[in-house]
Amino acid sequence: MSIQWFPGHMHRARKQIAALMPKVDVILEVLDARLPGYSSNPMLQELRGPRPCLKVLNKADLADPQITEAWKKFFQREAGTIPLDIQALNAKDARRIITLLPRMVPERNFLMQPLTCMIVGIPNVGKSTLLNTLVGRKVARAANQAAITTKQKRVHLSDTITLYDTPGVLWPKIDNEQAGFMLAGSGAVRETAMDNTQVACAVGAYLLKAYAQAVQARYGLPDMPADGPALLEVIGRKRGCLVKGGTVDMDKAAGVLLHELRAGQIGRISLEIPPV
Ligand SMILES: Nc1nc2c(ncn2[C@@H]2O[C@H](COP(=O)(O)OP(=O)(O)OP(=O)(O)O)[C@@H](O)[C@H]2O)c(=O)[nH]1
Ligand SMILES: [Mg+2]
Repeated sequence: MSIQWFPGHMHRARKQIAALMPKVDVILEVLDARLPGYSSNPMLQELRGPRPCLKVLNKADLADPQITEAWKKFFQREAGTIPLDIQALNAKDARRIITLLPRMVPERNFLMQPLTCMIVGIPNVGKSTLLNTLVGRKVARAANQAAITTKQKRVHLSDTITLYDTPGVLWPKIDNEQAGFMLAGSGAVRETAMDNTQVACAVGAYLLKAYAQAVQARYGLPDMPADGPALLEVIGRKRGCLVKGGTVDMDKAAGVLLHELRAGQIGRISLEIPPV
């Protein structure tokens, strides 16, 4: 299965991001700390060109802290990039960003020429939540569903910094199957555009490999299931996701696993490790 979800507003958003780019001094790219590589949109990378980029690994509260440290080291190697792990609702993290942004364009006299910064990223990574925390009040709608923001929004953060919030954009076809499954598992894809059971089976298989103990503890498993479908089968039985005749409703069981993963109830889980 490859994920193909590129609705009309994303197509428009891509065009608007490209049109605004010449005016932008610094990119604030919001990545999902649980999968910083898969949540890096190659299309945005290309549009950004050589502009300095503050890469925030958001939702760090849900990610495995050791793996997040490894990702930060990985991104430090990229020229013009500063990686930072944050929680978008945390005011202290927002203050760190406000301090860092002007430092990324050291040669600029901000009183003469204010700094323009654009927040970009894939859907549901916390761009609008971060904008609200940076501004200190609710200026943009944020919610736990992909594609909440559908229009670009400009906000004056101060006399010297202007910020743009943009709609989350994916790319037209996510060819890397593992990336597609993990992105869908993280919540970056509208549920109507994916097969919940397939996604949960792939995520479940990864969890069994990388976080066996956490899964075993969460679902009280005496033995380790062999694969993703077997894990869903046990979760379905434990949580009463059954259909007539006592068979497991796999779609419901998939919903349980994905919901609990996204809510951090299985533990602090990273869905991707950095390349060596
Ligand atoms: N656990 C956790 N949840 C977060 C964090 N930041 C944002 N969220 C949640 O993630 C969900 C999506 O947040 P939004 O700010 O709407 O995301 P967005 O990137 O603007 O999404 P689109 O506009 O759809 O592209 C909301 O339910 C937020 O509360 C964080 O640091 N940790
Ligand atoms: Mg948004």
